[in-house]
Amino acid sequence: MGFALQKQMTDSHYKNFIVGLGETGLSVAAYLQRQDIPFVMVDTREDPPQLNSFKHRFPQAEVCLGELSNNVFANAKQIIVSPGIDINNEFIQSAVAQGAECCGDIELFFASTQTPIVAITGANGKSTVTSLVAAMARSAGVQAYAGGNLGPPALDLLEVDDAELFVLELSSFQLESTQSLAPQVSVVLNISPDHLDRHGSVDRYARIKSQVYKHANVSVVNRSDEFVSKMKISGMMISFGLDHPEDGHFGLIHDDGCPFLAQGENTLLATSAIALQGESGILNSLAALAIGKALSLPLVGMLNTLKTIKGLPHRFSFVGEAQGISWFNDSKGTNIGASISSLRGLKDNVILLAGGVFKGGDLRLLHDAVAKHAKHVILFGQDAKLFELAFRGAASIHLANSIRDAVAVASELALAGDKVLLSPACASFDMYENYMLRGEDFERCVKELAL
Ligand code: UMA
Repeated sequence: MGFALQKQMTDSHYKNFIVGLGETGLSVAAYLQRQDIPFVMVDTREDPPQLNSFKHRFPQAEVCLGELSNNVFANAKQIIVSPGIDINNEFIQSAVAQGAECCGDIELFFASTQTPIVAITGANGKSTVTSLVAAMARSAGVQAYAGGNLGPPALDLLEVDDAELFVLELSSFQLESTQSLAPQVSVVLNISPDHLDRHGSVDRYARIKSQVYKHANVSVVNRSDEFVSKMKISGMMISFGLDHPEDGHFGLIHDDGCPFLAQGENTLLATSAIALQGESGILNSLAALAIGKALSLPLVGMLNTLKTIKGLPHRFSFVGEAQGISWFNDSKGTNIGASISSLRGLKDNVILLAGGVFKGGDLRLLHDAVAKHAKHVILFGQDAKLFELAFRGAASIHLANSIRDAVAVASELALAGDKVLLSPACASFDMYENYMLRGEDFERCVKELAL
């Protein structure tokens, strides 16, 4: 189903609804306003945080707040749903059954541009690879703009008039509400359980993610990921992985014991020269190279980008070192896969700080990674007790009331050579507005109490 903006959008009998007064909802409102299309803004919260700025920017718009019902969507022609709201909501689906069209912002974005798109999804590393690819393209003189789940919202990118390439980070929520995306290059970086509270099972989550390949010209595939390697792809395929690559694909070659990024038999760059850290840094670099190759970007510029671009904040970033103890902030590690990858990156003597709102998945996998890499685990937040049960026998377990408390406990326990890692494997909403604020609080506490 293509979601072209139709004439009916301006027919006063039918109404266009935006569901969710957040970043996405505001970008959709601005997009419709640019085309003089009236809309009703709906949010399930009585007092969404952006309400005042919305009323200021869109004084003419009708606003409908509070619980959804069939009445809300009476005469709905188009419903544009934000990622934070489930598109399978019974009232939205009931309006669809009555003939309304429903989609998310990415569907509108795709219907509104002819500019080539790189679509990047996966459980972990999406923002990093999105930023890397945009930087690689810009280093080659291509006017590339990055956004989507990473921010800014995709529709805001349409306000620039010199774009030659859009690099979009897409979440499972965004892909679930998109039908006709046809990117120049698509990638699912990896799959590990995430957002199962919304998607139900990892198979369903993987199926939604695989939609990104449906109409792609080039599909970039993580050949070592058990879910991604089985996905149905379209167009040309370029793969990446940590093993020796076949001709035309990306991987690692060991020379004198040192690992090098490689394309086929050609060694490109020692992994020690990459600015990103850990195993995830290597995989993200290989994925970005494969995407860059699909875009025909020059190799030299891509390798220079890999040497200089450090990770984004709150993603396995080094905070500092004192008395031989290193501190790492991986507040964006909001699922099991991300935390396992960060634990692996630090190898041993880890003191792990974890907890918050668990989003589902097999905690035994995290138990095994903790047993292998961590000495102590310090737990906090809503699901601390669940984690306490799951980690029994894997490491010594301590409970903390807050991030500050957790940092204090960690600094008492840590010895020279230890690495303290905040990688909660959970969302932050029980204690913070978002993972960024959690990471900032962690860094502040580390600087005050430990460095
Ligand atoms: N909400 C309600 N009622 C509503 C609408 C929203 O309670 O009617 C709640 C949601 O459950 C959620 C919050 O409000 O807790 C925000 O939801 P939203 O859809 O309004 O979010 P936006 O502000 O539009 O931000 C969204 C993405 N958020 C989500 O997917 C939850 C942002 O990704 C993204 O940067 C932004 O669009 C621009 O594209 C954030 C995120 O956490 C960083 N993404 C998840 C992730 O990365 O794991 C998917």
